[in-house]
Amino acid sequence: MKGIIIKIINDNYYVKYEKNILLCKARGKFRKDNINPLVGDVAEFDIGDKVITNIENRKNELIRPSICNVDQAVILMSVKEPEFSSLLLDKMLTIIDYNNVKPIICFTKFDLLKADNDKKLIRNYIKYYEKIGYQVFTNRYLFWLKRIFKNKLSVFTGQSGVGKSSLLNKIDKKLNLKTAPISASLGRGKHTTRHAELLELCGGLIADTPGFSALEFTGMSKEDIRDNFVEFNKYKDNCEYRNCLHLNENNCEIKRMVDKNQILLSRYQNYIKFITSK
Ligand SMILES: Nc1nc2c(ncn2[C@@H]2O[C@H](COP(=O)(O)OP(=O)(O)O)[C@@H](O)[C@H]2O)c(=O)[nH]1
Ligand SMILES: [Mg+2]
Ligand SMILES: [Zn+2]
Repeated sequence: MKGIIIKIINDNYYVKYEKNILLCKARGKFRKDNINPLVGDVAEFDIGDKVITNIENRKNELIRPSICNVDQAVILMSVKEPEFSSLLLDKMLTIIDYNNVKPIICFTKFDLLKADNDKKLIRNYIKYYEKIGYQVFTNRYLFWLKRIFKNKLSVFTGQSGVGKSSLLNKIDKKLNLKTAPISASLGRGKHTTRHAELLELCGGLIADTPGFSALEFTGMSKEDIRDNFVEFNKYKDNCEYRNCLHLNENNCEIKRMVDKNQILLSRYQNYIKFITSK
C-alpha cells in the first residue's frame, strides 16, 4: 500500500491513504541506511505490520520545519503590521522558485491601508508580479484562493504576524488555530516545530507551519539567484555577454529594461543587494 506521511511525532508516522490514517513505525533498516522519512513523503507500507517499508524519491525538500514534495508555497505578505517589504518578498520568491516549488503571493491586511497613495503603491506591485507570471491573491476574498489547493501539497510561509493562522482559520472555520496580535506574538526566529503537519483542506493538503526560518540563499550561487529572477530570463539573450550578471557589464539589456520601466526598479535593486551580498 502507498500513502502520504502527514504527521510525525517522535518515531510515530501518520500515513494517510484513501480516507484513512494509519499510525506506522519506520523499518529498522532506515536508520542504518540514513533514510529519514519526512512529512510529505510518499510511503509504501505494510498494512498488517504497520511498518513503512520504502519511501519514494522526493521532488523537493524544505527545511525548518522539514517537509517534502511540496507543490506550491503561498507567501503571505502583509501590507502593514509588519510593513510590506519588497526585499523580503523577492527573497522568498527567488528561494522558493530555486527549490522547485511554485510560489504564490497572498497580500494581507489591505484593510489597514488608509491613504490612496499607499493603496496605489501596493496595487502597482500586484500588477507587476502578475505581469511576470506569479499568481497574486489577497486574504479578503477567498473564492479564487480556495480553488488552488485541490490535489496539491501546499505550504504557507511568511513572517510572524502576517496572518497565516488567521487565513487558515478563515478557509476552514473548524481549524481554530491560535492567532496572536503581533505585539504579543512569539517573535521571529522562534520556530519550535521541527516537522510540519499536513491538514486536509479544500481538497488538498496544507502544511500548518509557523513559517520557514530557513529560507536563506544557502547553496545558491549568484547565477542561481539571477536565473530565479524570472522576468530577467525574457530579456537576457539581448545582453552583450552571454553570462551577464546585469551588474556593471556594458550593453546590458536588463539595465536598459529597468530604465524603460519594463523591469520594476525595486526588483532590480533587490537583485543587486542579493548578489552583492554573496
Ligand atoms: N487588520 C487585519 N489584521 C489581520 C489580518 N489578518 C490577520 N490579522 C491579525 O494579525 C495578527 C497576526 O495574525 P496570525 O494569523 O496570528 O499571524 P501568523 O503569525 O502569520 O500566523 C492577529 O492579530 C490577526 O487578527 C487582516 O487581513 N487584517
Ligand atoms: Mg500562526
Ligand atoms: Zn545583462
